[in-house]
Amino acid sequence: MSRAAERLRLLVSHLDRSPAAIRATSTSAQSLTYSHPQRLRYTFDTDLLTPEQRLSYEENGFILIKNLVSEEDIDRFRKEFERICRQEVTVPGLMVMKDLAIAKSEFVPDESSKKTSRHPMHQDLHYFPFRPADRIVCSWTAMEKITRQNGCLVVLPGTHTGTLQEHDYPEWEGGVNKMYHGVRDYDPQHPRVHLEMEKGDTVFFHPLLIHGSGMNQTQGFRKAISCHYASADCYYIDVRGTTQENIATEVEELALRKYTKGNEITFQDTWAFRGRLVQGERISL
Ligand SMILES: O=C(O)CCC(=O)C(=O)O
Repeated sequence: MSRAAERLRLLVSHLDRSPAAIRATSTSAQSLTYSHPQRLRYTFDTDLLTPEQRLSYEENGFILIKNLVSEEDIDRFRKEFERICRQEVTVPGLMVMKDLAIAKSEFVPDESSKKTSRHPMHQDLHYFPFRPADRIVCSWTAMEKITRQNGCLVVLPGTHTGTLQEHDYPEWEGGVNKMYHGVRDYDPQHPRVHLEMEKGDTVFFHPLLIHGSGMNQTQGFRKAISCHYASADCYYIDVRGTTQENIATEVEELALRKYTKGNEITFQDTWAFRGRLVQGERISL
């Protein structure tokens, strides 16, 4: 079979995959009330998650897995992170951003600063010129104990079933980090969950889930690693004329100034350049 035909076969097999139907059975750990087979939209039928975990993700748009990343790996990543901060290594395509709250003092949080590293409530899809949203997931791993005091993530369960909202800079005293846009309009009464986590715990969440993080009120750091995974059959979309145009313009201007020395670059290019193949075949992203 030619390479093109093989790709087409792969693509069609992905598109054909209908959401799995599973029957959730009660367990002693958690008693579920679902008695009918559920059409699951957000998860696939693999043996990675239990039926309870899948139903929880379907309903809430996030799932927290305790102790997923080993202490050893976290420490290895921490050392690498510090090497990047000290500019001992350069990683092609990596954008090193200074947090407003610590910009003045490089690696030591600035006690006198009134500024905050908190992240306004947002949907990650705002930053992505690719779809479908249901085939994208964020993984966010705590590199140390993360509490409400040092600025844990806060999520609005169930908001992943909504649509992409308009985002812009919040009007916060002291400012906000570059490109930290927030949802203009969300229901402040919506139930919230504060995700307090231990080192190595990882939360996976849907890119439409409205979430943010609180202010770090301690003198220490609150480090986390996050990355997004997108299915190989995701495809780029043109965001001109949509609510995402503001972030696309901002990203393109920044890339033009900092990285491409005046050569045209599109929002899509910035993602195509940074994306890495994890497994399977790189089809369109
Ligand atoms: O780490 C944080 O403070 C927030 C991260 C976040 O909201 C994100 O990765 O989308």
